[in-house]
Amino acid sequence: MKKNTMLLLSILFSFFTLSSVQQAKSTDHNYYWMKITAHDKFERSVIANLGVAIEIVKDDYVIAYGNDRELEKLKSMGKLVAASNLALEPLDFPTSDAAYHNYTELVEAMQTLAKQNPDLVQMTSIAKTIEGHDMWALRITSDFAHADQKPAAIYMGGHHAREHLSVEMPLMLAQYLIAQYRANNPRIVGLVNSRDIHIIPTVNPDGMEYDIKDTSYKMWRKNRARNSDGTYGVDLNRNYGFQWGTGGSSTDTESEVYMGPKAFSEVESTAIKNYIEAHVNITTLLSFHSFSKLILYPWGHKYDGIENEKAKAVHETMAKKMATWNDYEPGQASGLYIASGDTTDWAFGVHQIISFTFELDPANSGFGGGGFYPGAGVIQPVFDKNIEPMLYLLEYADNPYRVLNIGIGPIKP
Ligand code: 0X9
Ligand code: ZN
Repeated sequence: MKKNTMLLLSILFSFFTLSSVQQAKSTDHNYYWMKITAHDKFERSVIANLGVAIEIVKDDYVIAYGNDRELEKLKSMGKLVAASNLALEPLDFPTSDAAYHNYTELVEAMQTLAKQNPDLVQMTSIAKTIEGHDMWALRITSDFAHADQKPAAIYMGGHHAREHLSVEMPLMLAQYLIAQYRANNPRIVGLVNSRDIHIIPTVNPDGMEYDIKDTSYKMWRKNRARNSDGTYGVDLNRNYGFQWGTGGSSTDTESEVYMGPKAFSEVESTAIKNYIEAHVNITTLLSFHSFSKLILYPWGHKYDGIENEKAKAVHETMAKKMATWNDYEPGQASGLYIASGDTTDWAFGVHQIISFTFELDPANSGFGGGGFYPGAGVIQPVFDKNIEPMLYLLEYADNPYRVLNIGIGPIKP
């Protein structure tokens, strides 16, 4: 995909005060980047409850993206420091982001891997989206006949349309595993022989395509569901059916964090639900998002930690260990702000799967959306720092409770 990231970044990095906010020209509704006063997780959750998507968390403020109604509300609460809704004009696109895969390129890359390695890779469509895209899953193992009996891990990306780097990571994991297996890397041969590996690079193909349609990034987050009032999109990371709709999501269809009309109302989240239910051997899960350089674990819908002490300790121990490799900040998801209906709360809450969200690089983007479009140069280094955490989750999939060094405990609590 080709975009002029540099020009885009320079536009987005410009800081506009309230008085200089201009009308967005390219959308039906106005969306704004907002700098909002907030000093702790409680104040941040109040903001999340208004329906904006919080993207950057600092000690005394957050940067969030949301609509005009949310902006007015924040203004009236005296919390809005600044806002910008610069429209992204069509740009002249060089090849700076060409290394990112659009949907067609992603499917081709997955097909190539599957076709060239039928003994190791199976590619399956797990659903068709509203716009007719297949949601593709790769299953990697050297022994499909007995895969159901092997420990399994699942890796996902692309829940949020604009988080393109999160799609590259699972795809590259698949390519890495096959390349290293063929190169006789003993560690990877061991893992591919002994594990059942599930990789779904994009959970939101419609949104991913919409974000890069035409000539400028759309900064789109949700899927492309047709809501009953004619608006578009449900936040897939607010649509999972565990404590759905209990905070940090919105009933406003135009909100960035619209929860949908009911839990699992969406084809995409339902496909993940069905897939995970069909693979009961999955014990570890990693959902890639961007950005902020964080390792997050349940709960996200409430401030309390996981009640089962061992399960909590496994998440904490694994998050800390993974942070030694990628240098991300580990912590409970609600430490940022409350959000309900996300993948990891459901996977752990319903299936006791040890579950993590990674918010990839960059750590920060200033004021604007540059963090979603960090350029092609980051893809390989971000993969390199995250491969060890990915393999670690695979290695411990036989029993994640092994990390506690308390003898062989329960695989699930
Ligand atoms: O808000 C989200 O869905 C995730 N962040 S993102 O910027 N990629 O949209 C984080 C979800 C983490 N969960 C909670 N904070 N509860
Ligand atoms: Zn996200």
